[in-house]
Amino acid sequence: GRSAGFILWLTGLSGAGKSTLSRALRAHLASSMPVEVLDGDEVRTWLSHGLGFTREDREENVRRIGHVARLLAKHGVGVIAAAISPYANSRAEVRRLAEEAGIPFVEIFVQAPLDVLIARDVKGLYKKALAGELAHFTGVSDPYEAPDAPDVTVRSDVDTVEAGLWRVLETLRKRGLL
Ligand code: GGZ
Repeated sequence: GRSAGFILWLTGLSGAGKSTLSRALRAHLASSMPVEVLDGDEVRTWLSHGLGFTREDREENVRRIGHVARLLAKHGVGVIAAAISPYANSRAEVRRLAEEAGIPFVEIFVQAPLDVLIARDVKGLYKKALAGELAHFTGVSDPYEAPDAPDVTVRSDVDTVEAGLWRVLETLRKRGLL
C-alpha cells in the first residue's frame, strides 16, 4: 500500500447516489489505507450543526468539510467527501486549498437526471419541494451548478454501483494514487 492521502470529492444532487458510492469506495480502499467518509448529511449533525441551506451556509459547510478533509489527508487518510456542494466556486476553493497543501484532489460528479431523482424520491424531499413546502431545495427551488470539468463522472441512473466504483478506481490508478 501507499501512504499518501488524497481527497475524493463527490458532488451531485440529493439522492443521486453520493452516499452509496462513498460506501463502495470506502469498502474497496479500506484494505490498502486508512479511509474516512465525510458525508454532508452526517457532518450537519456535528461539525456543521446549526447550518441551513442558504448559499452562505452551504458554502460554510463545504469549507468546513474541506478543512477537515485536508487535515486527514495530510496524515495519509483517503478522504471521501460527499456533499451536494452546489456552487462551483466553493468546489474550486476546496480544490485550490488542497492542491496548495500538496494533497491530490479528485472531483467526482455523481449525476442523475432530475426526473429520475423525483421518481425515486427515497426520502420524500422532492415531493415536499415540488409542493412548495421546502424552500431552498437543490434542483427544485435552489441552484445546482454542475461541474464543467469533473475528473470523473458517474451516472447513477445508467451505471451500476460497481461500474461507478471501477470508473473512480481507474482514475485513481491513472493518477498514481493507488
Ligand atoms: C438540499 C437538503 C435540503 C435542501 C435537507 N437542499 O439526500 P440527503 O437529504 O440525505 O442529503 C441532503 C442533505 C444535503 O446536505 P449537504 O451538506 O450535502 O448540502 S450542501 O453541500 O449543499 O451543504 C438532503 C438534505 O440534506 N437536505 N434540506 N434544502 N438537501
